[in-house]
Amino acid sequence: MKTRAAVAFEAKQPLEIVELDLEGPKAGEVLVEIMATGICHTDAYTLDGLDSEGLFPSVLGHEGAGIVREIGAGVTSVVPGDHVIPLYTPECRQCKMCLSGKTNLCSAIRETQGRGVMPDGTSRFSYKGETIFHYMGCSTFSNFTVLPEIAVANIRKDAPFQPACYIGCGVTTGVGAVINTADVRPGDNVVVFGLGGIGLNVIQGARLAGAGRIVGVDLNGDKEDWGRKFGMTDFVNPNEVGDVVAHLVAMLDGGADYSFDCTGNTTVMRQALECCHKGWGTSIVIGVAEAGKEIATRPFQLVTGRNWRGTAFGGARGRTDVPKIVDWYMDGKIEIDPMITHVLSLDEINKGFDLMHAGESIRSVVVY
Ligand code: NAD
Ligand code: AHE
Ligand code: ZN
Repeated sequence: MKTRAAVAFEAKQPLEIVELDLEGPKAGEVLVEIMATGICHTDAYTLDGLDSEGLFPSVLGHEGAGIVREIGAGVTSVVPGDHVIPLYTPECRQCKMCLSGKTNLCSAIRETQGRGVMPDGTSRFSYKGETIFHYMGCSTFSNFTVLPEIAVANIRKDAPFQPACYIGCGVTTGVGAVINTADVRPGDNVVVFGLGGIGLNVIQGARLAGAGRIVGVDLNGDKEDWGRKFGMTDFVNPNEVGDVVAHLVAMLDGGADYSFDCTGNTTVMRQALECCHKGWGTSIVIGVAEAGKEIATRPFQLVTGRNWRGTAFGGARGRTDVPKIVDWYMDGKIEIDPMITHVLSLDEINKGFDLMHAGESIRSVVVY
């Protein structure tokens, strides 16, 4: 079949809207009509050529929601008409990782996913006879996409697609980092670096967990109002305080119980670790750093009891946890709508990247 898609033909170039050829689902796969997709900073990072796994030409996008239109042989967990959220972190429930009960990092298809192909080693997308690669196993910047059955979460049909797509990455990553990875307890003090599409969800996750002080840190002063809307109690602009680590440690009587990097900047990751309380403070890396970057700190920071951890997709087991997060939204337990600052057509998708880089959006969502 044909599908309209925004294709990344080359790094650092705008996406081009073209009609691609799309092969139907093979065994264990499903064809999904994407109804809405968010634009996450990770898409921009890959498009900018900063992802060591980045492949071109490819169809980016990993934060979508849509409807199953066709199923391949042997598919049992969804039927045509089901509403689904694609999962860049699938859940096979059979691999060592899934069975460990210790991680959400399913290993069933991670290797082929990283090579931009389906589990059988081939792509379903092509343009004028040339292969176009998949991205993060999702490729939601295409109106139709093919996904392995284990990489879709079956969600309730009354959930609107625009907020639902954001649960495909940003909401789950931010809220999940607090609830699943950190396990923030009532009264804990939290510091969040980077108040964008992920950081604001960390803030609302911290509010949900009953955190004490929730301190937001951002270079963009406009983010102060945004943070306060979702439960931030204090705002720090690093440009206004001198030594940001010393400032935070003094402010929180020794430092944060938990801190979160939502910037992808390795200098910030160090600050996030070092603003943690001696003896127990834990810093969670969420941000994705450019290829070649490394993190550093004095080992003494760890010797004296600070913990450095990371999280992908907020530690969520996609097929199990994503439908529950959709319920949280439908029950009013979490907010999503105010964070969707821009709704665009596929033809306007490059504007979404411009708004993100200019710091003018929280989330842009493309509707098909
Ligand atoms: P975004 O562009 O919406 O937000 C980034 C925010 O960080 C902005 O408000 C910006 O002003 C702020 N910022 C940038 N540099 C800063 C600095 N030096 N100090 C303080 N604030 C700074 O991006 P996003 O969509 O929220 O994504 C944030 C990061 O999380 C990206 O690196 C993205 O790739 C990553 N991410 C990781 C996962 C995961 O599973 N681990 C999931 C989604 C996104
Ligand atoms: N491909 C990059 C790493 C990118 C990365 O860390 N991705 C996160 C999700 S970001 C969503 O916006 C992730 O899920 N990581 C775990 C995984 O298995 O990819 C690189 O450095 O090579
Ligand atoms: Zn993302």
